[in-house]
Amino acid sequence: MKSTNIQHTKHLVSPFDRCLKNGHRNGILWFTGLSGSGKTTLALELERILFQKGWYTFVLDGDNIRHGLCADLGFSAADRAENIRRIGEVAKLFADSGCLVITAFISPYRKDRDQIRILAGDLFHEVYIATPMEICEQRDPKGLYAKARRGEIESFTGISAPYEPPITPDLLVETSELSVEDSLQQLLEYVRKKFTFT
Ligand code: PPS
Ligand code: MG
Repeated sequence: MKSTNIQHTKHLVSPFDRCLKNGHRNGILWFTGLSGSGKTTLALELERILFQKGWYTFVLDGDNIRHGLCADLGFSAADRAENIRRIGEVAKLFADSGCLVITAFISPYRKDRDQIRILAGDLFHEVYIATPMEICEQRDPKGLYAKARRGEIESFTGISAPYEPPITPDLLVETSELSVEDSLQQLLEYVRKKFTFT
């Protein structure tokens, strides 16, 4: 139940002041895509490159967050919605602190992603890491598709649970057509356009 008798405390330092200090704009690059599509690989490489350039950036990744903040959640539609809601709140806080946050969650439901867009407004950038299911299944880096096919994982995205692709993503990265390096170039170009002061 939502608490009553609470107010909003206004910071004396604005997000914009923090951005000026950092030398770049803040925001959330919200990666969405199937398991094995390349979300984590690209998020971590992008974070490393931007960090080396002196940017304030941080990755929130499904496999990590589900060990702590969301350790109580499974993979039902309701649990995924709550997972994405919590990450959205955390990502928004990071963004308000001046960070360029990169999130790597399957986030399979359009309505859950749309809620983050409502929460974060212009800070939210939807990045579709678009890789056909057959390619993800061939890659199967964690052996999860094989397990799901054997019926050892229930509600596995793409096999026994849905994935609703973005209709108009802010950026489309087709990892089956591009090398990791070329995908990163595409992401870096987007970051340069949207997050640098010119
Ligand atoms: S979600 O749908 O956004 O809430 O999922 P997310 O928090 O990103 O967690 C996905 C990672 O959990 C592992 N995993 C599963 N994925 C999909 N379906 C099922 N049932 C499942 N069970 C475990 C898997 O390693 C996912 O990581 P990625 O990096 O996407 O492969
Ligand atoms: Mg991953």
